[in-house]
Amino acid sequence: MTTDVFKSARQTPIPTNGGFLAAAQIPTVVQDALASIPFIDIHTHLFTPGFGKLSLWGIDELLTYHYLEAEFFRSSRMTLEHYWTLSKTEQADAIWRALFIENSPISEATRGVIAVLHAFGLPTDQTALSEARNFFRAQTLEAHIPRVLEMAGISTVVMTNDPLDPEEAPLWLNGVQNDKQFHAVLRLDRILNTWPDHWQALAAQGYAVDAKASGKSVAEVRRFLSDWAKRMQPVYMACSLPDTFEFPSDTLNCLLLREAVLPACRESNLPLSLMIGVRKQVNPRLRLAGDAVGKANLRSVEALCRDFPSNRFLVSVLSRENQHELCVFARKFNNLMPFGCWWFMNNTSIVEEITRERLEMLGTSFIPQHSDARVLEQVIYKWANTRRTLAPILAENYRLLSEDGRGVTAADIQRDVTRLFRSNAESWMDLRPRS
Ligand code: FIX
Ligand code: ZN
Repeated sequence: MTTDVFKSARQTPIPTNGGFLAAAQIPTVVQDALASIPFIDIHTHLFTPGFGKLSLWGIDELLTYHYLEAEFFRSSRMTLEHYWTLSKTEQADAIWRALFIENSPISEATRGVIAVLHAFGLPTDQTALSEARNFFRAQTLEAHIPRVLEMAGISTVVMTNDPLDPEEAPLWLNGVQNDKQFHAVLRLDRILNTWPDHWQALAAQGYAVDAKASGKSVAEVRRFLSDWAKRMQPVYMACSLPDTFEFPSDTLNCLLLREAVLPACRESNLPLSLMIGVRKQVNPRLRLAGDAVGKANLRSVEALCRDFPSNRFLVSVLSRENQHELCVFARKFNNLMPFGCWWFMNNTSIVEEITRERLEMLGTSFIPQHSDARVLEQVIYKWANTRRTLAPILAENYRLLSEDGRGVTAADIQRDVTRLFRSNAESWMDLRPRS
């Protein structure tokens, strides 16, 4: 299954009779469980080949990932304005030179590119990218996707699909082919966060809505959501929300959430994913890399979970300062599922902190991570990092459990890792292959 990072650590034979593990055996059993269980990646920006150029892959896309663009401008004298005039290949060359040749690629995102090149047996220290480009050029996406998912140790990918995206929406309206490993999500940012800029797109699809969302607008948004739920067969509906998000409040966002989105989720029996705490475009000159983070008031989550008990909320928060609160609210509301270490949280030191407190406060009743991959091969390093980071944390929890007086078996560990990375998601969303 995944690259054999851990197999060499096997020392003492593991009891096969379901016997309790000795403390020294626990780390290997945890590593093997993490390595052998295929994970479900519940949030990505990946697409199947049917979405054409929306599906990003290969070395130039890996290098021009917005995480690396943000780092590039800290290590290059190139102006942003000049950078945006370059071709994708020229941009990738500039980023490779500045972050991988002229400096050591020790950041999480640069190390990721190195790990991907290494996983394919490609050189990681050459000035030119020709060998890597030739390699990726020789791949066919149809064969490359399952191979990459296998290398990453994931069986299932959940996409992010925007029914108002001018490039993506027509593909769905013309009927895009399903893929058994990819599932859709109905993403609602344009409706909930930027209605004034996007209500016309709904009107253009034949829904009687207006700028103030007055009259039939709310009912028409509900009809829009139910039509797209039938078309996309999403596994959940989702929206990222700013750090200033307040619920309840007298805003259009809250009106649409309360009167259209939450009822539509109940009607289609879909969870709603809320990703809270982004400060959009604090530096628009950086484009996709221009977003930042802010501490949110999570009492909005408290109100939503309390006031809408028959809705289920998948929640990820962007601010480090909000992580503990989210854990506490999850102890209060079982219609709340914390998931992932989102975006600026997806760094080993912070993933360790968040995962430790979640295990201590929630046991295995949360979803530890998602990749948020925008480029296909990113799943290889993002999931290798997750397995590498979580192994010692899980092993330590089992060591403490056996020290406290309860023996641990290999089957316990297999069950728990399966719950964290598969069955929690499977119990919250319908991940059966779409026909
Ligand atoms: O809102 C989101 O889904 C975010 O993950 C993205 O907007 C963000 O750009 C990203 O790629 C984070 O990793
Ligand atoms: Zn995302």
